[in-house]
Amino acid sequence: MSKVLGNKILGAATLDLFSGGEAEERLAEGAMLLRGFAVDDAPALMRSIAEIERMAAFRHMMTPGGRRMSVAMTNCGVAGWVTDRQGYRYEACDPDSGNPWPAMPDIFNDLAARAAAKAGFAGFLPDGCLINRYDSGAQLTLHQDKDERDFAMPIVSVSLGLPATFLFGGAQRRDRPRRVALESGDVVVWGGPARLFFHGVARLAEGAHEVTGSRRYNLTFRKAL
Ligand code: MD6
Ligand code: FE
Repeated sequence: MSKVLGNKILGAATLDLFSGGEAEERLAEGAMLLRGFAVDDAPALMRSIAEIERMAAFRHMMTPGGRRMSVAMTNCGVAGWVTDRQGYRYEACDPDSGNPWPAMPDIFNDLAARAAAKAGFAGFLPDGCLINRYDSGAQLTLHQDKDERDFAMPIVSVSLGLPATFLFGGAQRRDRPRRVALESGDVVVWGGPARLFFHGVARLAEGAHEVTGSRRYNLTFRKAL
């Protein structure tokens, strides 16, 4: 059942509320927030993350400028995003172990494809998933995702665990970012004219979440190659 309970305009964004607690919000042309889209999948996604990290541990990568990132990262799929003093890039193998990144679990692929389709990007087949882990105090400064080959493909981003404030800017670094509250199970699909918009995550506040404990996780699915 998906009875529409309400439909209100919140600033520039349209919010549709359904009985299941799901809602869609357009953040910008090409950027769609699917609230609650992955809530039911969250426990299974966390079990997959636990398996992945046994093969490819979370690590604090170094920026090209020599700063240790406060967000810990790992990857699955054939294209894993890495940064070190040499720069940002995609690698087939984990530089810490020399092994290929763990395979993309079916539930990851399936979730990414369903979310992309719902946002108007049919046929999204990611080849990489960057897994971000935030402890309280961790943050991600404003950046663009521009290391992928084809900007026609969206990025699908899944939030798990503690809530966070997503900073959603514009095409220029100086564009003042909007603050968007993201909760566990929220999915952002990000493409089209918004694909190269600046964005980041504000410092994570302390908290406790039934699925992830004291942390937030984020999955970003990409078609990198
Ligand atoms: C995060 N997300 O939410 C970081 N990038 O932890 C991102 O950097 C991101 O959510 C591109 C598209 C969507 C995102
Ligand atoms: Fe990003």
